[in-house]
Amino acid sequence: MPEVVTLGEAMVVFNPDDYLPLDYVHSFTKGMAGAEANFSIGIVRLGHEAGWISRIGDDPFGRFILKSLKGEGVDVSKVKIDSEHPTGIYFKERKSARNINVYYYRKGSAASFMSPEDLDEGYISSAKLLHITGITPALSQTCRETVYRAIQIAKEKNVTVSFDPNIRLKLWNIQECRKTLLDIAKYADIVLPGRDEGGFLLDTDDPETIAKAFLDLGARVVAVKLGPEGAMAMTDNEVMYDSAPDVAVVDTIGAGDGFAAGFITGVLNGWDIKQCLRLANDVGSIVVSSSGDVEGLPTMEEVEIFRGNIKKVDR
Ligand code: KDG
Repeated sequence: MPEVVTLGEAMVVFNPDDYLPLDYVHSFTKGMAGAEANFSIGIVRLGHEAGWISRIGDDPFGRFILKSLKGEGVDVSKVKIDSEHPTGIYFKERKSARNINVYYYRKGSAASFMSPEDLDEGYISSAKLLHITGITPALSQTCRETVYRAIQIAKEKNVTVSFDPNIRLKLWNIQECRKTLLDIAKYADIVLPGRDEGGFLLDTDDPETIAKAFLDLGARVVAVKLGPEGAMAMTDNEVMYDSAPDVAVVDTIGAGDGFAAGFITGVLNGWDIKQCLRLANDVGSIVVSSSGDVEGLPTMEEVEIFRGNIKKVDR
């Protein structure tokens, strides 16, 4: 059984080959996407086991996703194939490295029909950690119920719950989003918001106020992503900041999932919060320097090369 379990929708992403408005783009590169699937690939590349629960369509895109995840070593034994609904897809529009829009074609997708019956209690309860993002509850009422049931199983069996709000306002309305995500946060031991997400949920962009609010809701540790300024983490006893390594930004999508995978890997390794934050920041920075949602997720060896601790032999 995997150490880390997560649930959510994976999609095929069409990454434009040029930095242009989408109406002027002629060619795309197909890739894998979906926050929780990205996160599980990140966890596996960094040396731990991850299992991803979902539904995918019985179509070429679903098969591509399953093959990609299997090839990465993610456990997909709990994924259901749905012959009635399609796999979701999305198109990315990159006007510049930091100016990205997304166009989803995922309404009525197989994943949006996930339901609590898809969950195997033993699979979740034997994990060390359950990772939830704010995207899954936005997909449908049954997806939301599935998230709550997964959390309930984890809580009953003392499985750590981590939560990345991953706010996607193209998927639901503001009031429902705010209410649901603040409610889910109450059950999370580890919360990993971006500063803008904290701002949206809590009406402040001060990272320490954001972190304190999630600690007050019940979290043990909160790490707030600060974009180019790095990240900060807070527990009941400590507050710390870590600056972001200076890298050339190519594509910011997927960086948050890399950050979460880095932070959780540190937790699974039994590291102190400072080391978890450092790895999270390094992984996030490596991810933004390559195109695609998962392509840049590094192995531990690649992190050490990035840090200059290992010399890379190129030829
Ligand atoms: O965090 C990256 C994800 O946002 C991306 O891979 C696609 O899951 C996705 C979404 O819903 O936007």
